[in-house]
Amino acid sequence: MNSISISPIQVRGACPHDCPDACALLTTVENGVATKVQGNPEHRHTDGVLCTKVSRYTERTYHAERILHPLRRIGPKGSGRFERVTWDQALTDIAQRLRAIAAVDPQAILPYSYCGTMGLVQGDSMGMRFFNRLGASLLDRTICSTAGVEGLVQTIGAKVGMKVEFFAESKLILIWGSNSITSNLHFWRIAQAAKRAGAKLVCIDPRRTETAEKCHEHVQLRPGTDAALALALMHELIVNDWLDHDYIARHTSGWEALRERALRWSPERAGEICGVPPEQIRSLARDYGTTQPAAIRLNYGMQRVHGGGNAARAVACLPALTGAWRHRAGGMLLGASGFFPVDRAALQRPDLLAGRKSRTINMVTIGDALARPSSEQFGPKLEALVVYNSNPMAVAPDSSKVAAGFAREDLFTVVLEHFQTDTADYADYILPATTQLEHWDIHLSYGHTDVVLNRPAIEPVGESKPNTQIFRELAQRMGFDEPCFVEDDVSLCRLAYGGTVNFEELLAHGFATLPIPDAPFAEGAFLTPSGKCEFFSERLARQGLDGLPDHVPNHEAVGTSSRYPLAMISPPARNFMNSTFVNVPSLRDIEGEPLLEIHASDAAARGIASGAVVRVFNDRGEHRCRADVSPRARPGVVNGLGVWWRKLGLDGTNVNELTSQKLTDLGRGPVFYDCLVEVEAA
Ligand SMILES: Nc1nc2c(c(=O)[nH]1)N[C@H]1C(S)=C(S)[C@@H](COP(=O)(O)OP(=O)(O)OC[C@H]3O[C@@H](n4cnc5c(=O)[nH]c(N)nc54)[C@H](O)[C@@H]3O)O[C@H]1N2
Ligand SMILES: Nc1nc2c(c(=O)[nH]1)N[C@H]1C(S)=C(S)[C@@H](COP(=O)(O)OP(=O)(O)OC[C@H]3O[C@@H](n4cnc5c(=O)[nH]c(N)nc54)[C@H](O)[C@@H]3O)O[C@H]1N2
Ligand SMILES: [Mo]
Repeated sequence: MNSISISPIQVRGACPHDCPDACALLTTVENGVATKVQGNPEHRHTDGVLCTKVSRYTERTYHAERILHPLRRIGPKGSGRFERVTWDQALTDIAQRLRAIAAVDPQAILPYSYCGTMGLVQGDSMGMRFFNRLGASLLDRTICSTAGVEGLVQTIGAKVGMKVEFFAESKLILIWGSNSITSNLHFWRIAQAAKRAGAKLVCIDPRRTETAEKCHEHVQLRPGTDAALALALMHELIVNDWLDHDYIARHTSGWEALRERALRWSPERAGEICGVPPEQIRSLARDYGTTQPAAIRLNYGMQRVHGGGNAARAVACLPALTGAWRHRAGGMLLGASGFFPVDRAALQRPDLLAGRKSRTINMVTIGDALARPSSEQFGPKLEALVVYNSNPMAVAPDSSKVAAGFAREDLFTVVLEHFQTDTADYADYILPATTQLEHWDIHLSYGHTDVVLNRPAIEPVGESKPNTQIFRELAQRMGFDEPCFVEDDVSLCRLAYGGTVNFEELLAHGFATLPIPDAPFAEGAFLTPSGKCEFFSERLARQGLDGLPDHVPNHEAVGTSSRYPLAMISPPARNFMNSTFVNVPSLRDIEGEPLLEIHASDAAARGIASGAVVRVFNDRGEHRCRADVSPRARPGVVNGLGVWWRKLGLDGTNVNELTSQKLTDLGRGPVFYDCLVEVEAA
């Protein structure tokens, strides 16, 4: 490839990480070695700027602990002791083990993958083909966003919203359940531009984040109370008649029913639940009801609680009530990925199931699933896991159950990875995977509306192979001889959008913009069955659920347990991406150690000083970390910044030792931020 070039070249790529920004990258390569990764200045959404972690990409790629060849376990499960084997030995043995299990029931095999890369090719293309052909169990990929997405689908019809660039023209921006500076940096730049042009910024978050500090106002509500807040805002819009009656009449359904529901939510009632002064709710409603254009940047931080789906529904009703959607700088954005015309059937080939109805296992409850014996209801006991693009030992809730499952001696586990993560420690085989600098891929974004192409900049490091290639070679050893198992990665990139995106343009520029109207819902035309913004969802009502959005209290609401009085949320640390980058020294140095932010009043009541090691515990487990007595925490709520590698923490655990496997009201999602704990000095 580029290994013989003498003068430096620049290769166009895409950031693979699970972040709304989906940046376009420029990698400098000298003599076959990547020396620098920058944001592509030609891509308007990236604007030449990268976050700190991705600007350290070469440090991660050439990390001394990168897995360079296949490894086979020699110690007990979890001990992390492995020996080097050849690809041929590893793949032959893995294929033999999978074939033996599949001969009895292929559903005893489960792929476990998420968004280590967001690429459509190294994500779920060849891997899904492989597991569909095998007839393995299907994975319900719920660990991030399904509650909010389901709320959106039920209300406006799809994962779609405002075009992010037009937030710059908004006069009021609600940053709701999101720490933009940490998790959506390029949006923050747009919000800053709006602020300079006179917009008011309001942050709605239980934590006093860097973002909250820089907004004009911070509504510091209790976790899991967003629907109550949204309903009280509606109450105020109604009683003050800050409504767009024409928009409501023409482009919404269920208005009378919603009106009746919202009128039960006075700011006093909501304020009690949210832990926010009723006056602050009134003034926020006045701002929202009397400022145009007003825009909401909702993010997934507010839907990791029992009522997350309903909360997203309630917030999604607001812009239709005020007619904010009429303006290109008004409306809301949770995710934009529904705009991308991805041809998933072509990539993943569900037809290879050939009529078999595989069961589906929820990735959130993997701990419980690994403990279940065979039964008529569950089907066969899980006997093999193939993990790629994910680190479930660190990121899945209720870790002690997950660890018990991965430690099962009768479970055969294969992990495709860059590093020996907490999950890889439990593998029977670790297979070295390439990084984004070493393979082809094609991307969507959930924060903007451009397709971004990734070209490999360097040769694979060590003996690593792209996920796609690993599944191709496994397919061959399994005797899967369908032509789709030999398609190469560039062909897969071309297939991803069928004929809808000009691939030659992508090859030439690295990105291409989807043709989407500036104000997609100015004239209604929502993507629901009725074409309206469905305040009342007939589809939910038919399932026996509440057709209207409501406040659904947390499973573990503050005040409901005398033993565990503190609510714990565990939002991302700025310099990590979920559990990725935790092992990159320069980034871990910035984050220091696992921290628990605690308000001075809660710390004083427990005799806890800043910097002390504390024991955070509940009935599920305990986790030791360092206390940070900090104004970022609200009284009654502690913030355990995530998601650390367990083995790099103080006691071999992380915050997910405490979180539960309970699910959200809609979308079968996780409830990471719906968790009661107690804290004591250790
Ligand atoms: N640096 C960095 N960037 C990331 C990530 C990362 O780990 N690190 N993760 C990426 C991923 S996977 C995703 S899904 C995206 C989006 O990820 P999000 O989860 O939206 O990430 P944040 O923007 O940190 O938003 C979480 C915010 O929600 C707040 N919050 C917690 N509970 C509640 C609640 O009940 N109500 C409200 N209103 N707020 C609440 C937290 O305090 C936190 O500030 O970000 C991506 N970007
Ligand atoms: N307590 C708590 N838990 C959380 C969250 C939280 O806020 N609080 N956030 C949740 C959210 S939003 C999400 S999205 C999940 C994320 O959970 P995951 O999707 O599991 O994300 P990561 O922890 O980043 O792990 C991804 C792994 O994939 C690997 N990887 C990256 N690229 C490739 C590749 O090309 N090939 C292969 N084979 N491997 C690759 C990386 O090395 C990394 O170890 O975590 C969830 N867990
Ligand atoms: Mo996520």
